[in-house]
Amino acid sequence: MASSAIPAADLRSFAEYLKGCKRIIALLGAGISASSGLPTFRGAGGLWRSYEATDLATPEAFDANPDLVWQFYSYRRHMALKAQPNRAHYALAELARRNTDFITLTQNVDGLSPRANHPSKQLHHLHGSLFTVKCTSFYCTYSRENDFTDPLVPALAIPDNTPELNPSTDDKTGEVASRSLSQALKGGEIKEADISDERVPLPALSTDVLPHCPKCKEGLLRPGVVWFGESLPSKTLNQVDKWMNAAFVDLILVIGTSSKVYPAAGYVDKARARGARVAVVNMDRNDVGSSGLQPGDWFFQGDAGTIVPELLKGVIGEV
Ligand code: BV8
Repeated sequence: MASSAIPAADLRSFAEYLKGCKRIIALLGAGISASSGLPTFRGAGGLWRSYEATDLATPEAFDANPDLVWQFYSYRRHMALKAQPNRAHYALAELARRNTDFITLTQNVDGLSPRANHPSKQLHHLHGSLFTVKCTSFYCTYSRENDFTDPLVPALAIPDNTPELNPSTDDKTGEVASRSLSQALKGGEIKEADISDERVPLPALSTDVLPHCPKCKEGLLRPGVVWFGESLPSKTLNQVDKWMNAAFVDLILVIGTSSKVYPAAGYVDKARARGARVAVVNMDRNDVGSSGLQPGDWFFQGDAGTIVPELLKGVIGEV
């Protein structure tokens, strides 16, 4: 496996600086889970059947086609449960255990950071979780977290012969894993309709077979994620802002994100304004956020699963 060769001088200067850091923040995007086999939003992985993932992640899409949106999220729950955290998830969890002044903001809803035993008090989910569901009835406050039932209801079952995600260590963007699914379809390994393949008609499900609220009995349940146009959880935003304003920030790690979605992406400049130096880990040299790289920043190109443990080794040892 071609390891992401980190230029020695950059690694040295970063490792040196990291040793003196106390207040560190990390912003995570889909790229950190790519080498666990989960496709990212952009690139080939960004498509589910013929739909742009971002077109389905809206309240309007759910109102118009709750069955389509639930099949999209049920598929992502299924794949996230099949995936395993990778060494980057574990390395960040270990850094959090050794430094309680290190917090992580994740845009990801795949549950891989919590499954890597990332200390929950130092992990902030900006966009919710695939494994939270909540009632859509206006007067009902029901929600439940850490629901790993798969499928949530029989109608949302994914054919159990969907091949295991087998992210090769060379699969740095998760696209190979998602392609292997379509190859399995082409190869006929998946006999039944698999909802990830646009050539297979998607069953139109009536609302009554979709997940409903056990409390008010009539509300449709929805995925407990933040959709486009929805505000981020204010409790989380307040906790992060309180941490950010408590003192200067030494370092922000920006890992596997195209930094295109706000207000999440805005934390890079917020941290910079609090004195932080910036270290970006990304496959794509262009994805460095709207304000780009500034003097003193680091950019480490390659797979987060390989690079992040390498960057943190001086402080956390081998993970
Ligand atoms: C809101 C959950 C307002 C659902 C998601 C300015 C300010 C405020 C808002 C806006 C603004 N401008 C525009 C907006 C609106 C909008 C927005 O930002 N739109 C964008 C498209 C311009 N923002 C919102 O709607 C937010 N809400 O602002 O509300 C408001 C206020 C009051 C009252 C009402 C409303 C809500 C946004 C949250 C949407 N939900 N996710 C779900 O997952 O289904 S967003 C979703 O997409 C992710 O969570 C993530 O945030 C984003 C995808 O980004 P990435 O994670 O970065 O993934 P991507 O594929 O783009 O990139 C992957 C990267 O990894 C790439 O750089 C690639 O090179 C790299 N990579 C790939 N492989 C690897 C790798 N790197 C390392 N290693 C590898 N192996």
